[in-house]
Amino acid sequence: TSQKSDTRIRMRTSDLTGLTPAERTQLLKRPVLKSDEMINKVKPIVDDVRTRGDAALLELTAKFDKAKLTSTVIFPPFAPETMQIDPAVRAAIDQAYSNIHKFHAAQVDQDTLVVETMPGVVCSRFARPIGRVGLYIPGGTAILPSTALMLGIPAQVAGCKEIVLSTPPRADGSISPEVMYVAHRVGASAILKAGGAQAVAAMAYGTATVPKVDKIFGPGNQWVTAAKMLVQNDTDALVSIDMPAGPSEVLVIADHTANPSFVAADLLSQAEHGVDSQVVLVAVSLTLEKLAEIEREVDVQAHALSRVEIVRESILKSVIVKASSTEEAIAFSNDYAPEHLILHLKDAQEHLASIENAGSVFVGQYTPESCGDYASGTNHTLPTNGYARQFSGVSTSSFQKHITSQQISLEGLKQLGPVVATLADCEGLDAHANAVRIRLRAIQSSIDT
Ligand code: HSO
Ligand code: ZN
Repeated sequence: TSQKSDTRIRMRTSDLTGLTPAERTQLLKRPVLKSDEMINKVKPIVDDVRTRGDAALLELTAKFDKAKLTSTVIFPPFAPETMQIDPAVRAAIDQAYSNIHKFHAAQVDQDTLVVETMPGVVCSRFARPIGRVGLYIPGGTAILPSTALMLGIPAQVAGCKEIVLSTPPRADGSISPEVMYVAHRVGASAILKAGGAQAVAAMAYGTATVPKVDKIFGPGNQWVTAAKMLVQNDTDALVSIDMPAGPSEVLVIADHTANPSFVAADLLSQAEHGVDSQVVLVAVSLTLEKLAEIEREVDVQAHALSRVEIVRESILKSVIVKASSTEEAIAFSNDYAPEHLILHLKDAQEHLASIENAGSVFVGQYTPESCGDYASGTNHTLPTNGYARQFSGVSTSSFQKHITSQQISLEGLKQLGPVVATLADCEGLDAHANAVRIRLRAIQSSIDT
């Protein structure tokens, strides 16, 4: 690797001025996700867990995670020795917990909306927690207690009765103590020691030991994503998912006021997530010297990272887009619809009003994405792949659903009934019309007598 590490780590450059529409479309594209192919691969795994339950789960965990377990689920109270962590890490988790809790508790929808649409016709809407939720916490190259916080806290504040946290075990069968500690803090009702498609299947269908859930949340690799899509489409599972997932992304807009080393650091913090991470820098009328400085910083900082080889690959696929004005830069970003948008701009907050599509926005030079990833309070489970056009990130409302209700008085029905009967006649649905008319006649005859 020494020879490889010597080569410069740099991004491609493209200029918005003079791009053909086809070239612009190409720039906005994400790598194609092979979802059909993946669905075919995960189907046998999902079917196996659905039909053979725990036995299949144990075998698959031995095969994929190299962990030989005798049982896959643990229930609280969790043994203190399983969550022994460094006091500094514990304090950091506690501070993150507090901030994320504050922001998500403020989102709990407790009010009943009541509207009298016509005299005597009262419609209302109120929220209830989703009863049982499954939170997938990826394992693999990094342990992610932060994801456990981001999913566990909104579930907790929404009032979900069962919170199943699923994460692949380490080869010795244990779960990282940091994740265990977070599971304890968010009030997890069970921990499923399993990962991949098999974990998703177990939570979707339930097994003799794994509780079945109503909605599955969380990021994951292609296997996890495909399994979530598969079970969501199975009416036997009767389960929903948070959102479609793809590789993580950041788009940074920088003007002449931007600090090159900050910009480079922000690009790299996203690039280190994985080789398929998407990193875009939109440079607003930057001088060649300033651009060169950012590129130099990317290269120098990248070489000092422990994940330099991952960064090398993701940066290679990343791009610097030159824009001639802030407006042009923001228009490009709105079309790209990034998961994360960082504004290294003069008077950055004034541009928020023109942001149309983004998962989460980081405003100004002292707001690194890392803060939102871990501890400021916002959620880091966000729409990728351009889905920020129509999806919101995970929030407390992702763990609630709304029920509507109505109550109509006798006077109200006298007004509304004829309207409904006419529409029912129009649709040829006699029984519908009848349900109204039978009452209107009863009202009439009670007046007559
Ligand atoms: N940027 C990631 C979240 C994360 N970062 C977790 C660090 N840990 C996905 O948006
Ligand atoms: Zn991150």
